[in-house]
Amino acid sequence: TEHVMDVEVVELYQELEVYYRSALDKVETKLLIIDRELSSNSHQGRKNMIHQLQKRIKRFKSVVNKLNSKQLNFSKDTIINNIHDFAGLRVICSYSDDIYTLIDSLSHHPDIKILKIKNYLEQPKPSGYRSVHVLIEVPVYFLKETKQMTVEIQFRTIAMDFWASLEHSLRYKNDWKSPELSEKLQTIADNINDLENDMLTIRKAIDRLDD
Ligand code: 0O2
Repeated sequence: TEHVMDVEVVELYQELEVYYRSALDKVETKLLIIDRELSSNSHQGRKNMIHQLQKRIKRFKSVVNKLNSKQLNFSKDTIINNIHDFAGLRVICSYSDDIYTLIDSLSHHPDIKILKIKNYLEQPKPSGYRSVHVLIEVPVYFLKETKQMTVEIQFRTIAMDFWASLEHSLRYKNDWKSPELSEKLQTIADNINDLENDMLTIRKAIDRLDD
């Protein structure tokens, strides 16, 4: 019967994947529309607030690992209630103020409900990680029903994405623990943040020239 269970588990994952992919598409479109409108001349906005947008469905193995770590079984309910990043979007912005502009615009959509905001820009993680994680709920219209879907959006700057991508692969490649190396990574994160702020200062000075 274990074999039958495996098939059921994979089928459940695939069923959820259909729903979550649709939710990702819907939220991606919303963000692209916001970016386009804010970038247009009539809105005094800036071009390319969104430098890059990535989306991913949590891999089967990661879902299983996360459920195991919380000592939960694999079911629709446990996934929906505990795996909030099954559908994940990463929005890489040019500057940190763009992050707040985008979140503010998104929160004004009447069908978007902001469930939770973790602001690691104001309060960086001990590792040096800076980002804003926003958990939202969005209705998606399917053939037979409307589902309220949860999507996690990670907002980062280009500079922070450089650090976070490399740090993530350095950490997860092998499970090393070295206070010296961790401290070096924190220092690099701080230096990158300083560089980014220097760029922001220049951008603001140029913005003022245009006024
Ligand atoms: P992956 O491979 O990126 O998908 P929760 O997810 O809410 O149960 P937690 O710890 O409260 O757990 O979530 P958190 O820390 O707000 O967000 C987790 C995700 O943020 C991670 O996903 C990373 O993508 C990113 N993240 C958090 N801290 C760091 C960090 O120190 N360095 C880097 N590079 N990324 C970080 P996962 O789960 O690692 O998986």
